[in-house]
Order: sequence, then C-alpha cells, then structure tokens
Amino acid sequence: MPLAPLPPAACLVRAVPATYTACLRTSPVAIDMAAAREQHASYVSALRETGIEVVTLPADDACPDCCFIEDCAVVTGRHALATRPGAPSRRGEVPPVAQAVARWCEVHPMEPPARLDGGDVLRVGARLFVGLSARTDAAGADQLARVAERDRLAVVRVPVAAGLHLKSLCSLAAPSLLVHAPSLDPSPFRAAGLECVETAEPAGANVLWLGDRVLVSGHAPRTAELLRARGLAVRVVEVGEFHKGDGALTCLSIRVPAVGGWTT
Ligand code: CIR
Repeated sequence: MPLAPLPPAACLVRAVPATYTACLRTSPVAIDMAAAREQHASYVSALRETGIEVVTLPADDACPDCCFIEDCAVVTGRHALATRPGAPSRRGEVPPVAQAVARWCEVHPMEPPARLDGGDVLRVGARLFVGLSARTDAAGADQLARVAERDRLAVVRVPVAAGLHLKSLCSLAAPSLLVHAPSLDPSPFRAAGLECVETAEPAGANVLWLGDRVLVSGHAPRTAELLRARGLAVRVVEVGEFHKGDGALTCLSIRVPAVGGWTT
C-alpha cells in the first residue's frame, strides 16, 4: 500500500549552543544570541501547536552549528542514515543525534569519505531528491540510496550549482506543491508530478509542511501571501537569527515519519 502524506510522528530539535555566533556562515552580520534563543523557542512552539511530539537534545558548545540538526540524520522510515556532514567542523554533532534517532529506527552510519548533509535531502512520497552540492557528494547520495532501499525509497540526484543545500532552494509547501528559488531548475520535480511555484524571496524557498499548516519564515511575506492565496494555512515563524547562520526552517528539526506515512 502506498504511504500517505502525514504530519511527522515526532520532531527532534537541538538547543542553540552558547557558541552559536561562531557558526559557519557566509555573511559576518552580527547575531543576537538572546533573539536566537527566543526564535528557537517560538519554532518549537509552532511545532508543538500542531500536536507533534517534540524532543529537544541539549546543545553542545563545542559544535556552534548543532542547532541545525537536520543535517545530521535522514530518517527514511524504519531506517535512518547518520550522516557525515560535508563541513568537517560539524561531524562532532552527529553521535548524540544518531543515538536519539535510534528511538524510532535502525540507524546506519555513513562511511568516510562520503559526505552528505540532511539539508540536501527532500522527501516527496517514495522518492528522496538528493542535492549534489558543496556539502553532499555522489558517494554520500549512494550511501543514502542503500539505506533508503530498505524502506523502498528511490534516490533522485539533483545538481545544486548555487546555494548551500538543495533545501535552501526548494521545499514542499504541501504534498504536491514545491516552492523554489528562481535559480533552481524545477524539471526533475515537475517530472515527479509536483506543481512548482517560484519565489524570489531567498527565505521563501525553505518552508515546512506539517500536515494542516505550513511554516513560513517571517522574512518571506510575499511567499506567505502566495501560499495563503492557494488556500494553505500559513503559520509565520521568525527565524531571522538562523538565516544569519545560513539556516532556515527545515534545518532546525529532523522529522520522523508516522507509521504508514511520509513527511518532508
Ligand atoms: C552550515 O553552514 O552548515 C550552517 N551554518 C547552516 C546549516 C543549515 N542547514 C540546513 O539548511 N539544512
């Protein structure tokens, strides 16, 4: 029986470390730590409002990027891949995340030298679109494909020429609706039956579908309007301090699919 699109059974998040201002980022604009903590708490509330169980892992101050937990594991169903992030400074983030994910599924470690960040993986039904980016290589996509096969998912490789991750450029606003940046060629997604709408707002390309609503960044008001006009229930979340660290909505959680369902 095909899996149905369902809200996640649970979300795993990781607290903001005291060292967050030292995270990897392309722009040196000042980060406000108090605001970052407040925004993280609002993000967690927005997840909890839906009734989803949220599990919070403690921060690790030795890992300034650890709140971007999505990059550390990809849950495919009964199985998960504990990644080997593309940035060497982020590899210490993975062991506690892998341990936490093991509550729901069998976790498979990624073997070096392959590299993959969860931000490069977009789930759509029985497919995992995997961005080949500065952080994720072909060997990483191959290792994910081997784990995904166990849950009968197929990997579709997509080049990511600009931008940090595939999901910096596109994400699902609804099970069959992709929002994407102008720089992303949507043809592989159209070929998979998705309707694709472009947004010119950089923060608008990363939204988070949660079943009865979609989270949209406060930095993407036009995207929020576009999705409302399509009848979607939009929940705006302020994550500006995480945009400063090159992150967005999806990267702040790992979504565990419900039994019999898939989630993005
Ligand atoms: C990094 O450069 O790795 C972090 N500062 C941002 C990671 C964002 N992750 C994501 O969008 N999945």
